[in-house]
Amino acid sequence: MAKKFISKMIAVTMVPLLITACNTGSDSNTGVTTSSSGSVSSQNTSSSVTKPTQITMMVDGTVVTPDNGQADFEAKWEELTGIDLVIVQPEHDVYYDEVTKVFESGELPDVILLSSSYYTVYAAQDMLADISTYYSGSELEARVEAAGNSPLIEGLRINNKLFGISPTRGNGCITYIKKAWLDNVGMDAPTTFDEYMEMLKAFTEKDPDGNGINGDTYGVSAAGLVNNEAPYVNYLPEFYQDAYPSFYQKEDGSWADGFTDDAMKQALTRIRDAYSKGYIDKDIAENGTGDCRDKYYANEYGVFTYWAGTWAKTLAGKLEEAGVDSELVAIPPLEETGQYLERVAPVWCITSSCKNPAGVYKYFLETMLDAGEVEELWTYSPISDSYAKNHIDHLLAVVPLVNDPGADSITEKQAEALSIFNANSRMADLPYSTGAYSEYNDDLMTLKKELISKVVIDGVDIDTAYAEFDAAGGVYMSQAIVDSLNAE
Ligand SMILES: [Ca+2]
Repeated sequence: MAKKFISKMIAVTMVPLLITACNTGSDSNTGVTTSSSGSVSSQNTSSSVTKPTQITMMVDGTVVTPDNGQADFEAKWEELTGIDLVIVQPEHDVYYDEVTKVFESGELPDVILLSSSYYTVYAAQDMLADISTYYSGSELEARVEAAGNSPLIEGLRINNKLFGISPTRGNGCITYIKKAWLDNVGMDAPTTFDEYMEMLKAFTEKDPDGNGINGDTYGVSAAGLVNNEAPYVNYLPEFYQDAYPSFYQKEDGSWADGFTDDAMKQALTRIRDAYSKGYIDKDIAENGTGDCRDKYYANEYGVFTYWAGTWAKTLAGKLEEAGVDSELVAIPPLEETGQYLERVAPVWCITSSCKNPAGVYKYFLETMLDAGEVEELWTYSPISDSYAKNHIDHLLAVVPLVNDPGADSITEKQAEALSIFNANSRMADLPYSTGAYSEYNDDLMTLKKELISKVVIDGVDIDTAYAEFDAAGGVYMSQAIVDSLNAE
């Protein structure tokens, strides 16, 4: 059975995508050269670090894209650092497909942004540089400590080794409800699942958007029935409640796969019920996050569980642009949900292919959190006059900007979503990596998503769907991973 899954991995074609060039220059000059602008501090202790002449980075759509000022970002970054930056930025929704191809090809960029699950897998496969010694005693470590945020970096250590830096805390998703929709159906924000369902019913059957037509709207949408990455359930916390479709540690310390727990079957029953009644976007299984946002701005639905922090401002701004009432109510978790989940933030990693990891650490990772000009460039879109977010959310930065020019660009009401989230969330665990995990988990997640879709969209009987999951190797792979985790 296992062979079938391995063959798929080998079949992935090699993609000659990247000419890796962690170019350290042809001279052996060990001094650190200062860029023409002199903006990057180079007079510090690391005089033995050679400055790279070029850095290749691979990143998802969380850095400004070509349509949103990427060229300006690149030019400004190069001006500030005096280093040639090569940006590899696949389409956001297929980013991890491309990441997988690049790691299989072995032709790696110098630095890459990885979500927590990929971070642990590639660290375990020795494909990321251990930056522990660079971080230790560095200016960055001092700045992180001064900000009181050391635990956010220390939490990324795997067996005491550090393989990357997260520039922000993980953040998570909170449920936003259009205030005008609640008003139009005469309801308050829900606090229990029953009230939540009543609200979805009203948003689907009445006229919450006030266009005079009953029933031409629906309650809620999300990017998929289950998220692709940990913590998986964060786009639909009201439905999942205590269910978790992946691996977790029980109170006695042993590992289990929540996907086979009874709680998961109950969650599937809730989602299927709401879907069959039309309360959920009928295309939910195919949605990317961009699709959900566009439909929200188009006023198709009223409830959107999405990121806290600066996103509260961004969503309201886009609704306003679209001529839709932009007041959003961010709600605490429902009684049955209890807590929202904070994810482990994506991690910037230096790859094992990089020829000058010390230089890339110093000039790429460390400058990203310089609390000054370079960090500001990562924080705000270089072409926006309203402090639109770039890669780093200023409300979540591990090292805050000394002078934040956009500090007042978010209203108190919008910033409140983050306070509610922070007061009602807990950190998701850093995913583990074992041999069995890296061998099977991608295929296992594919089977899990198929099962969820069959049950919710096609209305297949839950026990039948689980029997098919077993027949396709799901139980075998799940158990192999649980066994490997318990053997650690
Ligand atoms: Ca309507």
